[in-house]
Amino acid sequence: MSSNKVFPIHQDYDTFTISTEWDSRRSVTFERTKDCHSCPTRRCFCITLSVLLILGAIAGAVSLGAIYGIPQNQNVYTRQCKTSTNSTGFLCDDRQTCISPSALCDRRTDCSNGEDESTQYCGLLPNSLPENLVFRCANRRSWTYIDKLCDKKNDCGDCSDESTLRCPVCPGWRCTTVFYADCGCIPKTRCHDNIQDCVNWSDEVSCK
Ligand SMILES: [Ca+2]
Ligand SMILES: [Ca+2]
Repeated sequence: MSSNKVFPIHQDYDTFTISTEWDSRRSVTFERTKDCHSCPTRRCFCITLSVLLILGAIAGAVSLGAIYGIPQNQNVYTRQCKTSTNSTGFLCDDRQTCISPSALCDRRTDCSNGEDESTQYCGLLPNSLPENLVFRCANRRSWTYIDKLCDKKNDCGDCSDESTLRCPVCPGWRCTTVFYADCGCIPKTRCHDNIQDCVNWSDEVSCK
């Protein structure tokens, strides 16, 4: 009874031969698919390709972060200045004009070269602004300029820019207010006006 024998040649490589007893001259050679573990050259190619893919993924993530997530702090230090009210401002190209943060990207040209309205700073708000001029609200979906802190206006919508801790001084009357927009401090002009502003009516009873 005849049988087939298999004589692998170079098992680490990609071919092997099958021959028969009745006719050893007849043989069939098969090709075997090489993989990353069978061929040093192919393995090197696979490793190189993997490294390139990883580097490409890292480069892509860094690019996306720079564009969409990471604040671009360009000129944070070279643009620092003090306004006429001794507050932190934005220094124009002329190196003399110092504008308030909220004058950036307000669609009015305040710097002579118009850099306060340029795409560099207004292209992707608020990340494109110098980070030191931006206040991130508690709800994280909102932001405002730092010169909007403690100005008795609820710019964040959640009063985090007007919180008692941040703004301990109330020039009016401090109470838990009826209108959320008042953020716990109402102007004295609204005391004793026969309109309730405080939950406990203190604006109409004990406001001094
Ligand atoms: Ca402006
Ligand atoms: Ca405010």
